[in-house]
Order: sequence, then C-alpha cells, then structure tokens
Amino acid sequence: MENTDVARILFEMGDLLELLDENQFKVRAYRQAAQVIDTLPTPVSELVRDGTLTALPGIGEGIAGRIAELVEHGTFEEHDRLAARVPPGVLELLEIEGVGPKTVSSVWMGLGIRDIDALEVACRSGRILEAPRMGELRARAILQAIARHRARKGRMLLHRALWIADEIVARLREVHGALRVEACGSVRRRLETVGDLDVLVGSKDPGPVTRTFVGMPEVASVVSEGPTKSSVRLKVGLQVDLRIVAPETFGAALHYFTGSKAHNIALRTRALRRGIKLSEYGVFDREGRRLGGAEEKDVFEIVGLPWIPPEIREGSGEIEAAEAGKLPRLIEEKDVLGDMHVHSDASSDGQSSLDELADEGKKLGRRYLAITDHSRSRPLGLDADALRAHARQVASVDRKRGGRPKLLRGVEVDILPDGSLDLPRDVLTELDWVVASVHSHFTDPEERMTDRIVRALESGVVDVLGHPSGRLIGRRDPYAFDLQRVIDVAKKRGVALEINAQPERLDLSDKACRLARDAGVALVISSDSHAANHLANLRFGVWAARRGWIEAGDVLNTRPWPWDGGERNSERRRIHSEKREARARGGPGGTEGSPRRNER
Ligand code: DGT
Ligand code: CA
Ligand code: CA
Ligand code: ZN
Repeated sequence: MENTDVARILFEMGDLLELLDENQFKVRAYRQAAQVIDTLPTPVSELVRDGTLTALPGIGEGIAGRIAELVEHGTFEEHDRLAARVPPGVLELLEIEGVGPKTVSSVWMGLGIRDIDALEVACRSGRILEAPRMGELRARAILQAIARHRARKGRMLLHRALWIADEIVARLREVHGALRVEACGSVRRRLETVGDLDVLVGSKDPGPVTRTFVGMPEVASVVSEGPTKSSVRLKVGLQVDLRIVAPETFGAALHYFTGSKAHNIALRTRALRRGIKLSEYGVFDREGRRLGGAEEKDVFEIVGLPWIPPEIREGSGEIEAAEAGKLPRLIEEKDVLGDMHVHSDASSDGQSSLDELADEGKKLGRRYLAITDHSRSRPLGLDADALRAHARQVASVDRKRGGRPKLLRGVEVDILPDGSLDLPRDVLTELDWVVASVHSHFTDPEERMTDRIVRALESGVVDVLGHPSGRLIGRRDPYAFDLQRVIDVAKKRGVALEINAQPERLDLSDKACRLARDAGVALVISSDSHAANHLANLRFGVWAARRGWIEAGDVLNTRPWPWDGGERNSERRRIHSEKREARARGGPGGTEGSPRRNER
C-alpha cells in the first residue's frame, strides 16, 4: 500500500467520524496522522515492519495499530464499521468545494440527501435553505462547485497518470516482439490533467502484446480487445487505449496519437497544401506513395518543419513559429540549478530536517535550496524571533555541509488580507530570499484581491509571488484576481512570479506562464516541497513552463547563485529586468514578431 492510499483512508476516517458526530479529538488525531503519512519520505510499510510508527509526530499507539492493520489487510475493522453506516454518495458530497462535514451531516441527517444529484435538486428547488447556516448565496456557490466537481471527475492529475503510464510502458517493453513502446496523448504533452492514457506499440506480432495488456494486474475490466486496438479500464478508474502498429509506421502513429487534435489538424492542413497526406499510417504523396513515417521526426521533416516538442503541440501558434524558425528553445529540468521554495520541519507542515533536505537536494543535483518556512499567521509558523533563529540555523547547517547544496535563508511570508506582510520589514531584508503568498481569505472580491497582491509586490522586500493564483487543480479554483495587472506590476517592480511545481498546483499554469513570458516577467520554478521526497517534483513545474513556451533565460533559478553577484532585492531585480527588456526588444534570444506576440 502506498503512503497516499494509507493517508486517504485516514483522512476518510476523520470525515466519517465527523459525519457521525464522534469525538472531535479523534477526528483531529486521524487527520493529523493522515497529514503526517501523506508527506512521509519513506514507505509507511517500512515503519510498520520496524515498529517505529509511534516515533512519528502525533501518531500514538492506537492509530499506529490501525495503520499496521491497514498496511497488512488494506483496511481496518473500525473503518469498515463506520463506512457501513455512511452511504458512499454522502461521503462523495465532501469532495464538493465549500461543503464540509458539518454541512454534509446536516443535509444528510436533516433533509435525507444521500448523493450529489439529490443535493443539486435541493439547491435548485430551494429546499436546501431548510438546512442550518444555508442562504441563497451559498446554495448558488454549491451549485457551481457541483458543476466543477462533475467536470473534473474522470480526469487524473498528471503525476499519477504519468506514474501509471510509466509502469504500463515498462511492462509492455518486456514483451517479446514489442519493438517500440511509448505513452502518447495528453500524458506525453504533459497536460496538467489526463482523461485517458494512450499507449502505442510498434510490433509485427500483436498477439502477445495484447494478451499482456489485457492481463495486467491493474486492469478492472476489458472494454474492447482486437488485433490492433484494445482498451481497458484500470482499477483506479483510468481508461487506457492501446494501439499496435507496424514498426515502419510507428513514427507517424506516435505523432498522430500524441495530438493534440488541434495540432494534428493544423499540421495536416499545412501538409495538404504541399500535396502531402498525413495520417496515423504514415506520410504519403499525392499518388499514395509512402514518403516515411518510421520516426516521428520524418513527419515534421517531410512537411518542411523542425521537430516540435510535444508540450507545445496545442495548435496555438507552434506550427507558425516552427515555420518562421522561431520555435522557443524550451527549458529543461537540467537547466534549473536551484529550488527557491522549500519547507523544513521548522514550520508545522514540513516533514524533513535541513540535513535531509540538503541530502536529497544534493542527490538531485541541485546547487542551492532556499529554505522558506511559513510566517506566524500559519499554524505554528515562525514569528520574527523564531525566523531569525531559524535563519541562523540554516546558515550554520550550510557552513557545516560546505554549501553543497547552498542553503539560502528564506521565508514564505503570508500576504495578509490588507496586503501587508506577516513579518516586519527588517527581518525580511536580512534574508536571502522572500516568497510572499496568499493563504487566506480566498473569496475576496477580484479588485480587493488584486490590490492586496499588488501591495505586497510593491513592498520592495518581496523576491517572488508564491503560487500566484492559489488554485488546487480540480479542488479549488484560482481566486478572483487580475492576472494581467499582477504581471504588469511584477514586471515594473522586478518581482518574480513563481511556477509552483506541486502537481496539484502548477501555478502559474501553462497559459499564465505564456502571458508572463510575453510580458517579460522573471519566473522562478520551485517545488514548494514539504518533505525531502517532494524535491523531485520540480520537473512538473518545468513541464508547465515548457507548455508555456518558457526558455531557460526566462527563469532566474537557471543561474548559479548568487545571481548577478548577489545584489539584494531591488538592485538585483533591476539588472534582471533590464536584461529581459533587452531580450523582449529583440536582442539575443529575442522573440519579437514571433506568433505568440502577434497572437495577443
Ligand atoms: P485526454 O485523453 O482527454 O487527456 O487528451 P488526449 O489528447 O490524450 O486525447 P485522446 O485520448 O482523445 O486522443 C489522443 C490523441 O489522438 C489526440 O491527442 C489526438 C489524436 N486524435 C484523437 N481524435 C482525433 C481526431 O478526431 N482527429 C485528429 N486529427 N486527431 C485525433
Ligand atoms: Ca488520452
Ligand atoms: Ca484516448
Ligand atoms: Zn504556500
């Protein structure tokens, strides 16, 4: 059992207990345990085996016993007993944003609402107003949240889908006669969520490939099975489409099934104008003679274009850019030298010590890590004195380790509802790096939220705006704010915008990255790690950046630290923004006149 599965069931325990109005201490205990397990760097099964579970913060004998039972049997007795008392549809109500256990329990017990459909009907008819603390505004908000819940259902976050895709690809590669195996579709384009997986195999002998595919242990049901095309539904709910093609058409099929559909149509149209026919079976001339198709690059070559990276194949100007020789040279993970948003166990939700973080960072080849724990408004966040002491600790660990990687003294300071910062200026200016983020009052109206962020950016002590939109993909929409204005102010003030690489944030999003790039704003890609094993998530931020046409030069943490000789805040930023302006005017690496600029 994966840590995330264990955590999910523990979180569910908290919900079940709360719905059934059980002891609040117990509710909290399960949730805390879930949180700890969720961000644990080691497999929980190891701790069970070693009997060291109770060494974890907040895990007592009782819960440790249940976790052991869970790891061994996939469930535990108390959970099953509670779950049997709550209809599954009621539990699903909790997935709707803004609907907590109190509301669920009152509409379930009070109005007999047992699933989302019934909740929707009650919101529309106004019957919901009979529930306590319910008004028309809230009912309307719930209806919107139900719509969002339905829209995302069935799409999986990229990181989970990619993990599953890698397993399937690895398994099929072992099949005799499977000469080429690749995952294509949205997962290859690194879209932030994935509808289904598309796996392509090049083989002359499809039988064994198909048999292996439909017989995988993850398969819940076989949707269809045929010599060139099969589909299965996995136990986790995801559908996987398999295509098997002859090796000589593999490249053409890889291109076709990578998509996107919009890109395919645009490229095919361009090919047709040149008398070339593109399809998943190959590249052909007017007389139907095969011109190529074994390799994906053949497809581009024959239509007279350079190879276009999958991440930007969205039919949003990439073909025109390729035509004009103005494809961006997309940033790669190896370009990113450091990580600028890392939490340690000094603030409440961090799990790893400075040494553990540094060890893992070193393993991943990072040259510097900014340690950015939370400020005082967050639960157990640091006040001015605690932050000063923590910064000294960071510096001392850094000295002890000889700066490999270099540990920077930073903070993630809250932007308070009025736009002021959660710590005094003098503490902030002593640090190497200041991330400022919104963590509260997400429902402020757009203008107030924008003013709030702008005020923080204008403080002169902020280096980067953390997770700028506040979204949690599929769970929480971005708060209402004027992104373009934030971009403009960030640009003017020389403050960077973060590309937060947490798989469920990806914030800035791909689209927002492209807007920011067009405006010449400096970007920073950060993992926002809460445990050492999160540091590797940086790659998800790199992919979001690539989807946003970002090049290494757009991203500050592709440079060795100290950047530009280590000037503090405003000065350092001025230099960066001058360079970027020069580039935007068409200097080296300039992009003036490229389609993405004309597009606006
Ligand atoms: P998803 O699964 O919703 O996350 O997104 P995709 O892009 O993986 O979409 P999917 O699985 O429906 O199809 C995989 C690829 O196959 C798609 O990216 C492009 C190609 N494709 C599918 N339908 C069409 C079509 O009608 N025309 C063209 N030209 N290509 C298509
Ligand atoms: Ca797909
Ligand atoms: Ca598909
Ligand atoms: Zn944050």
